[in-house]
Amino acid sequence: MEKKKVALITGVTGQDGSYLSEFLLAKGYEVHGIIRRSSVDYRERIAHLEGTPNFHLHYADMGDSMSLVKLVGKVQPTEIYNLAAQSHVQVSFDAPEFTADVDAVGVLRILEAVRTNHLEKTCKIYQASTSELYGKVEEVPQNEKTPFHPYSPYAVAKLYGYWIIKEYREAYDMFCCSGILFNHESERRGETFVTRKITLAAARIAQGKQDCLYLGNLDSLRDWGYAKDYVECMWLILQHDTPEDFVIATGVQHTVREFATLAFHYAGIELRWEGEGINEKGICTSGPANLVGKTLVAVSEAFYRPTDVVNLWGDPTKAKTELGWNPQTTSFEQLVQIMVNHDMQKVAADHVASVMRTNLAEYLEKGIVK
Ligand code: NAP
Ligand code: G4F
Repeated sequence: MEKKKVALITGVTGQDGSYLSEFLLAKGYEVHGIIRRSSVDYRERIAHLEGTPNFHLHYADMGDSMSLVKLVGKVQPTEIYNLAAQSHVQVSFDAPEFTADVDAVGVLRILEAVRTNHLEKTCKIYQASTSELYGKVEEVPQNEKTPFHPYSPYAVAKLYGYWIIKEYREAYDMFCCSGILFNHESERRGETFVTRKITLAAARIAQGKQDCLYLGNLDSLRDWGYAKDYVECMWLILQHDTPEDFVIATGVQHTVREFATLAFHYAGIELRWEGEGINEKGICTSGPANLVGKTLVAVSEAFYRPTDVVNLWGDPTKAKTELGWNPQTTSFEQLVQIMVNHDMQKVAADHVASVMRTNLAEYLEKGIVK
């Protein structure tokens, strides 16, 4: 009889954690996820999974070794997906120590929790590594052999995670691997990452709920894929015969400006770009009549970073040939469209809900409903 597959996911409430949970549940896994205490218990991305028989949530924290040791002992996972992180690059400049504790030492805590429970020969570990390791890039496109040059406190912390995974693989013969993932986005992406910030703003501007979108570096280049496609690759990395690190990317690059142009297009607005640097503006050339001629996108220094990674472009050849993964499942155009369609509906639904709340308040005040 095949051994029961038990996955433990740190970062289960995040974008990737939610898609990975769905993916592993569909494959028949028992899925355990780590949640942490916050003042608002609102787990939007996994709310639909709560109550599913094979889906279990546990309180623990990447900063609390004891909680991780106890949980790994209790769950006895056959696979751990370490996705938990302070994942926002700009925030890492404001909270560098917290970022290091969770994103660097947190990885060590997971590895030691596995060793403490004597599971190093039965539990495989996936580490969510990142293209930010290439940072101030030394070659394009980037592959598994490209030198690293981290360029933010986040990337420096993640570099420790990458090396400690490699060290435990070699020192203790553990099956632990890093997926060096390039940016992947979705309708579940956090709202302060540039893609989601753009798709939500395009939807709000198209529906008269926002006047202008302020962005930072419009020239920055990213290799953007769809998160739903990328979680399959995390799983494939752990099903490979040998523990190895893989670059996961689409192999296609676009600027932030191109993403914004396309997002507004799908929201029914065409933009023309004028000016340079801090003075650059996206002006509406067609769309709702009241918007034509207006500046809908402007640049704000508030979104510039002390050091910015500006040329990420991944080479997914190894993942394609050795894992059989298809990096082109969802195209850039499809990704932007999925996100804009979702946010157009979200903004419309939020508007209806807000009107209903206002009406209800008025009816209660007038005694029409009690
Ligand atoms: P995300 O949406 O920001 O999710 C991060 C997750 O980490 C959340 O579940 C968060 O929990 C959890 N977390 C943060 N601090 C924690 C702590 N101290 N203890 C326990 N959990 C903690 O990130 P994502 O986009 O899904 O990315 C997943 C992983 O891949 C991250 O490690 C990220 O650095 C890495 N990565 C992402 C990309 C990308 O483009 N998305 C690319 C390369 C690498 P709360 O909900 O409680 O905050
Ligand atoms: O969307 P971003 O914040 O993502 P970033 O910094 O690339 O990090 C994401 O991808 C990494 C993989 O490479 C992950 F490891 C990490 O966890 C995270 O998921 O910014 C993308 C680019 C940057 O160059 C930034 O300077 O967009 C530029 N940008 C321009 N205006 C902006 C903005 N970024 C944000 N967040 N907000 C802006 O207004």
